[in-house]
Amino acid sequence: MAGMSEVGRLFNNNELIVAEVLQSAEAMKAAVSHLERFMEKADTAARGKVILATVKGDVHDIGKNIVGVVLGCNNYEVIDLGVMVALDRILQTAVDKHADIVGLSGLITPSLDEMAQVAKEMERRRFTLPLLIGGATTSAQHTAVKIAPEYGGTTVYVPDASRVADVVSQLLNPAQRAAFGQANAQRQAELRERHRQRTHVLVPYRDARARRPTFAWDQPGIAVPCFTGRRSIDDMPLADLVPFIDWTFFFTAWELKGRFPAILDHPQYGEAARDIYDHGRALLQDAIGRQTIRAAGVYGFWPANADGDDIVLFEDASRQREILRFNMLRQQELTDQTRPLRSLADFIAPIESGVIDYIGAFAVTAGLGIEEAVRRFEEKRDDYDAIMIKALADRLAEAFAECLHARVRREWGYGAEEHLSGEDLLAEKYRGIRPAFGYPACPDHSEKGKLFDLLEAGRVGMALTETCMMTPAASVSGLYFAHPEASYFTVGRVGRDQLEDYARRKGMPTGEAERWLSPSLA
Ligand code: B12
Repeated sequence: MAGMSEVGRLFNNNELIVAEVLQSAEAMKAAVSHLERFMEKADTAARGKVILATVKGDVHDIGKNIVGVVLGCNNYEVIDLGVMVALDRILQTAVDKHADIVGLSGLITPSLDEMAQVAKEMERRRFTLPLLIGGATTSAQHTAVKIAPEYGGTTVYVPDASRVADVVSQLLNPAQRAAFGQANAQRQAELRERHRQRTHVLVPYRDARARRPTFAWDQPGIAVPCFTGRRSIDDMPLADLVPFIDWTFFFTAWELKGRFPAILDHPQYGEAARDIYDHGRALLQDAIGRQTIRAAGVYGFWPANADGDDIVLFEDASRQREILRFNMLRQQELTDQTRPLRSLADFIAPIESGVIDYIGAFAVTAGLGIEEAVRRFEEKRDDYDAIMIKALADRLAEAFAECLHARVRREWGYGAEEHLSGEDLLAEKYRGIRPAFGYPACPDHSEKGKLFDLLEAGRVGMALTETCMMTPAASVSGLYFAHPEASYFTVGRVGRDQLEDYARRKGMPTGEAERWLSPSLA
């Protein structure tokens, strides 16, 4: 335990990296499991009890698991409730187990709303425990503006695992607790004030539509895919995906910032990076060889036209039968008088042009079978490899999306002559884009429901949670746009007028649309 305290201290001082902490924890757990049988059962002298959970509807847990290990190393007892945990279970466990702190994690924006609900319920049930907020979409500002005001107890945003031990130690130390809580509340009040003062200058939605970018649409200029409808790839060989892996993001998952391959020679943590890289590649080879995880996907092309800010998909080129409409949002924030206000619908020929255009769609996963692989590592108390295999599956899912996009460009014709290096591919130096619902150009996750129906993604083992997160966790989905000028952008804040129009187009009560779009509302 003293050794682990030293590991915790070195990590908090930035002298160890996450992977080294996990490896140390693994050594400690092996020793403890050997020693346990010689020991009397007694309460360990844990410094406090922390409940961790990824909130309802959310399945991502790499970050939360890292936090759990770091807290464990710092001698806190961690009760990890896993993923998709309902509010009631989190709070009831906190009561039953006499927890000292509750920690919530989430990857996508709908989880932010769920976190605010947990805070509200903690207030209603008269909790006083500190609440920790973490995960990729959370922020100091969101925590201050939307979560902390719901709860009278201390609510702390924790940006990454290296801060968590210090935060928890201050919250549980009677001598420091009050001062820490006060400073935290003060910072949050400042953030709320800054947020209140920030004004978003929006043009009326009607005017925003009039400022759309215009393109010359002519039928000969439209690329025609070699088939329409859906095709599935039931078993994508993992080995074929390896060349498409963007290793830079592999290191992001391990909290090592820097571009690959330069990161391997980083003066401070190059050696650790090489160690993780070698271990990751060995585990990847093992997964490929023994097929411990599998990848599958589905994609297709459909004749399509824009109807206002909707993209209408047709069964075939006769355009007699409409299959579905993706409802898109349009920028309303005027940053520059000369710049058009964009919507993804602009990249598809408008219905009034008379031109038949096309759109593509895809959903891929590399996480089939991963639960079993993770379970085996967890049984061996091997947190490092349990996290490593998930990080690799995430990389393979992204690689699959990149690889499939290259195939799609060939099948769409315009990419047939494309000769790009691996680096140029990852830098996306090709024609066309593949925005994903949830990304800034199309922030409404709920459109994934239509996408999954269109692709029949369930047939390759993919599904959506109630907040439209995909399972398995290592999954990516989105749309393909072929227009040469198609580019990524941020919709930014939208006004009440657009919200109401959007809800009407979606056939959804405004209140519900408001919930899905809440992070985008001005
Ligand atoms: C890699 C990545 C993925 C990977 C896996 C994610 C992962 N492993 O976390 C894959 C490819 C699978 C993926 C998929 C998607 N992603 Co993604 N992804 C990212 C990316 C680029 C990095 C995330 C990451 O790996 N971080 C490293 C890990 C270790 O950090 P972490 O989870 O945040 O955890 C740390 C801290 O947050 C904190 N922490 C976490 N939990 C807790 C809990 C407590 C109590 C505490 C104290 C601290 C704490 O400590 C952790 C360790 O330091 C981010 C962008 C970004 N830069 O953040 C987008 C991002 C998170 N993704 C996003 C989206 C939209 C998606 C998709 C919906 C896209 C799609 N339609 O296909 C899917 C959803 C997947 C699904 N199953 O439904 C959005 C989410 C925003 C939103 N609008 O919802 C982001 C922010 C990108 C963006 N700018 O739009 N993604």
